Amino acid sequence: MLEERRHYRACNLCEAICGLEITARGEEILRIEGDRQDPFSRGYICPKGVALQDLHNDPNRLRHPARRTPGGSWERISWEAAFDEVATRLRDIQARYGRNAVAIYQGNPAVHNFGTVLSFPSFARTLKTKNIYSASSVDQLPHMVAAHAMFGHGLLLPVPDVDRASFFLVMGANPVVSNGSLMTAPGMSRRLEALRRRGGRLVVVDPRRTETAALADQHLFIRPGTDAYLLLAMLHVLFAEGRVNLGRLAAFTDGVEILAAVVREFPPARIADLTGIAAQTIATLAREFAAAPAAVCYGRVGLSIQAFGTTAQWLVNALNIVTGNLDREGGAMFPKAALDPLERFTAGHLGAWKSRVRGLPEFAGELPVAALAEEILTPGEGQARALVTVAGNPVLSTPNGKRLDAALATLEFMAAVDIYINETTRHAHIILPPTGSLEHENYAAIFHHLAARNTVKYSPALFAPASDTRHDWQIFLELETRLASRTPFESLKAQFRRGVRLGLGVDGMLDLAFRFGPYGSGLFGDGLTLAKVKAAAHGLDLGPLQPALPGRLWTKDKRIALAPKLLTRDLTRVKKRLADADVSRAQSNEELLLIGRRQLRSNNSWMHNSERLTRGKARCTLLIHPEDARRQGIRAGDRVKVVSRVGELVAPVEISDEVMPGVVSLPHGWGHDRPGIQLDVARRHPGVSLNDVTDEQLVDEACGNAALSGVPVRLKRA
Ligand SMILES: Nc1nc2c(c(=O)[nH]1)N[C@H]1C(S)=C(S)[C@@H](COP(=O)(O)OP(=O)(O)OC[C@H]3O[C@@H](n4cnc5c(=O)[nH]c(N)nc54)[C@H](O)[C@@H]3O)O[C@H]1N2
Ligand SMILES: Nc1nc2c(c(=O)[nH]1)N[C@H]1C(S)=C(S)[C@@H](COP(=O)(O)OP(=O)(O)OC[C@H]3O[C@@H](n4cnc5c(=O)[nH]c(N)nc54)[C@H](O)[C@@H]3O)O[C@H]1N2
Ligand code: SF4
Ligand SMILES: [Mo]
Repeated sequence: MLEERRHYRACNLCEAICGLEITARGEEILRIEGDRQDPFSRGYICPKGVALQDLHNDPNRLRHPARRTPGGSWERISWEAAFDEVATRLRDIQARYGRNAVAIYQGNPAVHNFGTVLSFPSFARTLKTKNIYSASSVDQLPHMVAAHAMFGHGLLLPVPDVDRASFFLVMGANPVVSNGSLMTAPGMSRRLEALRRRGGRLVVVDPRRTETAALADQHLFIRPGTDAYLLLAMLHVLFAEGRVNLGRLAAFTDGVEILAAVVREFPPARIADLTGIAAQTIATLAREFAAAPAAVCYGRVGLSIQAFGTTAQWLVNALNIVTGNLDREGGAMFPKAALDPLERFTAGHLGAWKSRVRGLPEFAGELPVAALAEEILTPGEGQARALVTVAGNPVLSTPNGKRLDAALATLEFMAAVDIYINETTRHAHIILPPTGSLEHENYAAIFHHLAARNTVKYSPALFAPASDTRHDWQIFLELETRLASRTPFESLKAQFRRGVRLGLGVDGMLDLAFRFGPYGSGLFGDGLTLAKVKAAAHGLDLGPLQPALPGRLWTKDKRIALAPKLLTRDLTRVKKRLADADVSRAQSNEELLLIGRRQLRSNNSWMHNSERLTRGKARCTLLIHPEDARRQGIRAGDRVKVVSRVGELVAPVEISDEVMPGVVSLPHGWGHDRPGIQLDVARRHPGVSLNDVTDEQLVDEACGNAALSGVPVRLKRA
């Protein structure tokens, strides 16, 4: 009889990086529980963490490279054959049509995988293509563009110091369900309850009365896409009433007068109708925020996937700055992680080139994914003829996914690095499946950098990988080496680099990063090393967040740009929308605005193959307010057709006053009824894909991020 063993790691599924205690015997997982000794998560775990065992054991998970046959079935091939074929086809397509003929899309789990974080960028660079896309542009791109414009680096993102705040204003986020994003703080409901117990105030602004709103002192419905106006009006009140006080930030902040002039045009009374929030309520909210000892405004996905996402993220930062709450305990702070990603990744640049068909700007070398389908479908020089997807499912996760689905079928070649044959990867010619997350070591490099407390934790592999499998980073390294070797000299160089990286491995690279990072003291000093981090199986606490400005700023002059030109220029668009709204108000009471909704037992599109997470009643339902249902003659349990400019879908209805009148809500990541997928559990309760009706033409023009939230739709009884 084998002995039970206990294994400690950080969950890699979402940004909360909860400590897990996994009990295993031999190759079998007996239990997954929260690790009570983890200094950050203290035993918290959600149902997805427990479901890691389902991913590990899933018979549908690919364990060998697969090649699609002309008949549409999949055959097992060797790794050598797979690497060679992918490299040869990509090179051939670039030779025939130019570099940009190969496109790349990187999805969300890539960021949760340290090997990929280390190795994907140089693989992508080797292809020298401008057609690089990722899930960033259906997610946090506006945060990055605003941070770049204001603080000088796209990854210098302020994080709510939630454990010390006395006023927490949450806009367009539902951390009780999502477990927090760009705010790593496991066990969010405990933290919010603690905030209220110490006398703090929680206010939630959201078109749906969410699970987070249920814990709040106050919830305000807001019409989707109008947060920028609410923030402008709050700032108006602060400037008009002399409540602006930057404190120590004043010494290194530019543009206060410009901001003051900008917001003058947006008194609360002017925007109350548009936002759906009374002028008096806005003024009170602004005053309370400014008066709190430590306040922080936090805006997340609901604020960034909308037409004014970049403006909204800018104004969130601005509100924190003009009330002196940036870089202050209990405000919005900059963590100090053991590995500093700012040093490793580009600070960013916006619009250095534009997408070929629609002219959307690149940011930090990536184009907005809303443009991917047209780049594949539109003939001409630079047309994308091949695609490599990495840990992503853009058919379900990007706007007008149906069109992208059709576009993928026209590609000359597609390769996917993924563990499943899903709605996207079914189009691949070759799939390269990496090892599962329990079969490799990991470090949450990005999320420690976004954490509400400084901690460091290493996750060793629990199981040895099966003999003929490869880690994500090894896959990128092999492809890169083959692609880089165009001449004998390049080949030699590539082989040398490959040797060094294989020799160091993920551990070697992590050790160097710690030694030369903010807590390290070089090769021989007694600072932080990987050995020390490994010795603390539950993780090491490095203390609460500390003020870091102006030193941490990445702007050349080490000053904050409170009113960057990029954003003040874009106000023309903001004003135009307000003027249009005056004219067209209530122009049609048939039109509703469609928003998304996250659910605790989903993870974007890819965990619906776990029996444990999907049993119970169907979750992919359309929420509609009782007044709207009555007006349109819709009854509970009806199936309705949701029609937008680009398409339609049919979903069962739930009538609930938790959504604002005029708004309907459907979760994203469903729609597992496409032919050819190999997801046996997901296929049994497929749901429909929200992104079959979201519109690729609706973007935040400031940066090209998709405006997935607030899509105009009409309903018909199905
Ligand atoms: N369980 C679970 N957890 C997850 C994920 C998951 O799929 N499932 N996904 C992970 C990922 S990739 C991310 S990026 C994070 C996201 O984390 P969050 O940002 O917390 O995600 P959501 O729950 O989508 O919250 C967005 C909120 O914005 C609201 N909203 C929509 N439109 C508007 C608007 O115009 N204005 C305002 N004010 N609000 C609006 C929605 O009603 C919703 O409540 O979650 C992560 N965690
Ligand atoms: N309408 C609407 N659309 C949205 C959103 C929304 O709120 N509303 N949210 C958006 C957001 S915030 C995000 S982040 C995107 C997510 O969009 P994507 O990143 O495109 O999609 P995911 O569903 O996360 O798919 C992840 C894929 O990675 C694979 N995978 C999992 N682990 C690994 C691994 O370790 N290695 C490799 N190679 N593959 C792995 C899975 O099998 C799956 O195919 O969706 C966006 N789409
Ligand atoms: S909250 Fe996120 S990190 Fe924590 S157990 Fe759930 S999925 Fe894993
Ligand atoms: Mo995301």
